[in-house]
Amino acid sequence: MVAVLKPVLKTYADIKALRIQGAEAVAAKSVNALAQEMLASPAKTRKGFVKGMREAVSFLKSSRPTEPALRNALRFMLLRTMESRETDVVALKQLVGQEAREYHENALRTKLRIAEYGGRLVPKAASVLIHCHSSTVMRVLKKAQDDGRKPHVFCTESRPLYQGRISAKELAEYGIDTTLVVDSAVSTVLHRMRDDDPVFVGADAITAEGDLINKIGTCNIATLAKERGVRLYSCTGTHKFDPLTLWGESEKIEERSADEVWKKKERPRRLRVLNPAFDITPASCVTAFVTELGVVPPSSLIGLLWKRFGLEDEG
Ligand code: RUB
Repeated sequence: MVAVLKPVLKTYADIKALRIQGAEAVAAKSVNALAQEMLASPAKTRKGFVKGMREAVSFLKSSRPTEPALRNALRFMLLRTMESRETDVVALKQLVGQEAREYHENALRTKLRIAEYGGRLVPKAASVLIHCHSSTVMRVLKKAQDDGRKPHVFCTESRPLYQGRISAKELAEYGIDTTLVVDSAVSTVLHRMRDDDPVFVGADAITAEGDLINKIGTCNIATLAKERGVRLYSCTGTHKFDPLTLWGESEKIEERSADEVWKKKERPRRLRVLNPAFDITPASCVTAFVTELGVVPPSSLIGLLWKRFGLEDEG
């Protein structure tokens, strides 16, 4: 039995049920839950406080195995708390609150930069194909629209849970010319696109080899886009990089309930359903990652991160 309080339990359940979706939202809501949890911590000593924080972090991390943004954010908060010499529990609570505020300020700065760089990749009156619902891609497209580029956006439905409809609704309400297509229409859409029209997708994880992990179906789109000669960009902050992949760990792909595809009471008995939530797009099919550091091809990304953040094996 895990000894976590209500804020963490609720956020965990919301992530599991996809009431919270998208890597950014999963990380941001978990950061808030951790801050609330620690504010309500009954611990009387530094030791008890840190122990409770460790448990909450490890429980929240388990809500989504394929989510370095979540893991990196929580791990960073925990490390900062552990590194502080503070022994007073009230001061520790304030510190965690401050860490959460800084996380949000930084996330916003990152997204604004990505929107700026990504917006410039949209030629005037371009057709743009997107997949699923990425809050980062939404910002890029809104920036392109605000800058007068007036894109026409094709959104896939993104079966089985139709997050593409969230994107389509959000863009249409923003005044962007938007068309919803079924996932299997991707090849048809790509053949209608001009050579300089881009595909934009988000990212759940980036590996040391520059591979991209994102919503299931991304790899199909990327493979077809490459074949068709259309550029595919993944819009993502560098905090989606999974440092563990540098040391040989592979990113776990979450497999979700069969009921999302076909409800148990409606589907034939003995029929198996496979429902992976994400897939891996090889670096060779990604033109570049649109990050807060700039538009960076997969082959250069790791070198850049290494230089900037001094990645080191923590064992
Ligand atoms: C969402 C998805 C998004 C990434 C990036 O999947 O794959 O492309 O999470 O989103 P799900 P963001 O709906 O299953 O969470 O840019 O918001 O981090």
